[in-house]
Amino acid sequence: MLLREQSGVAAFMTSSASLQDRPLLLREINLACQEKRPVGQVFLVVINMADTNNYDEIISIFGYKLADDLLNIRLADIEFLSARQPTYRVGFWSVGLVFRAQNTPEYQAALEKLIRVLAKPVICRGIPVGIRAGVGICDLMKSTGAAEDLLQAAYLAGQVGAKSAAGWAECNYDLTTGHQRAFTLIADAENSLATAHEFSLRYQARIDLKTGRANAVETFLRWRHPTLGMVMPDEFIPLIEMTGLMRELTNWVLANALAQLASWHSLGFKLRISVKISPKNLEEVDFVLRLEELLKTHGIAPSFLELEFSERHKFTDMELTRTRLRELRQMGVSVSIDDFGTGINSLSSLENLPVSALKLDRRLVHSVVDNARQQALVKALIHMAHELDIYVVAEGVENQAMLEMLLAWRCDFAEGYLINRPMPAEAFIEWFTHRFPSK
Ligand code: G
Ligand code: MN
Repeated sequence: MLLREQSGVAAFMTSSASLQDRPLLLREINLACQEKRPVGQVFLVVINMADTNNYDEIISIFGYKLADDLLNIRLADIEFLSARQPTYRVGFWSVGLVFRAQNTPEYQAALEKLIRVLAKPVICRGIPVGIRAGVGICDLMKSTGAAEDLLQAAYLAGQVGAKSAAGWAECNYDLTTGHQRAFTLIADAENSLATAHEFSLRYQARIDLKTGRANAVETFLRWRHPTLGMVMPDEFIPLIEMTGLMRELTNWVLANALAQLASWHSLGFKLRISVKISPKNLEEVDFVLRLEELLKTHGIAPSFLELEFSERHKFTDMELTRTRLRELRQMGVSVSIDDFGTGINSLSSLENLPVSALKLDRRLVHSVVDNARQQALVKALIHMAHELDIYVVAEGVENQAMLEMLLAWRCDFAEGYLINRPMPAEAFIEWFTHRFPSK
């Protein structure tokens, strides 16, 4: 009964190869952009019926059948639009259309009605189900981009709309730029890794607070992109994690860091090295084997290597992660939790993961200077770690006051601008020999 044979909605529902709808919408967008309308307005409207999380929840609680019914009801709700102009499917639970209005009040009335309709819970088989829809709008009279980019921008605006109180958002061109930038980085990563010297490593000293000497370095990755310039890992790592390239990138970092360390060892600088890996790497079946090979190739004993992974990342397979960390520890490699104290699972990760060290996040370290509660917290964290036989590295130490406190609380190691800035290998060893003349 929900499928009305003659309506645009029915056509939408019965279109099995739904993605075929998108080229038709793109064609309409192109045509609309070419229109030179003296009066009236033309908008691209994308309606995300529910965001992906919301959709997943619905499926897991109610099942596919009810989810289909929900979608049918929603499509019937927006029939006042689809009866007027064809509605196309642009994503799994998203539709798009080109909306023409004679004037602003007409457009506003339609938008208000749409938002009102989408805000209602759907009553499906007697159960009211809340689904969070979001509408994205792109004014085609103002836009100049390619149809695909405009559609993408409107889709992203729909995601923003779902999170906003209004329920809709106008397409923000920065969003397109941000998306474009992300896309460029993802698209170029493979080539950059394979060819140019766009990726490079920086090294920062880690001071042993008992002796005041630097016995280790932390490795930082940088990417100098040919058109975008210097890009920091905070931006590109999450993007690369979305691709299959994290394996290659970590390989590159480990191989280069270990080669550098081997060269320092041969010069008599017996430093340890700490390298960041992605928790995704721990899910690779051959990660430990490859690491063993690399250590062998460069003649580095495993005890000289520490692998860091960030606390911010959610592990998809806790059991596998634990097994992998145990294998690494058995090999003699140290494992540390980076950015410790920023996530909400700090304590459970300490309890559940066999780590050798935790690295206090620099925000936590910065907060100790004038905040007594934070001081109590950091002091207790250090004490707790020691009780668990875990050593503590403070990151982001920028002044003497911070250092003094950490010393008083028996923190084991410190890194930060107070000691040195991350620098290229040659500059690092020059700084090192100057600062610690006797090696
Ligand atoms: O948390 P994570 O290890 O990912 O942070 C590393 C970043 O912090 C690097 O980009 C590094 O350059 C920077 N960094 C290193 N030491 C300091 C410091 O003392 N202060 C600040 N603000 N940043 C630092
Ligand atoms: Mn860190």
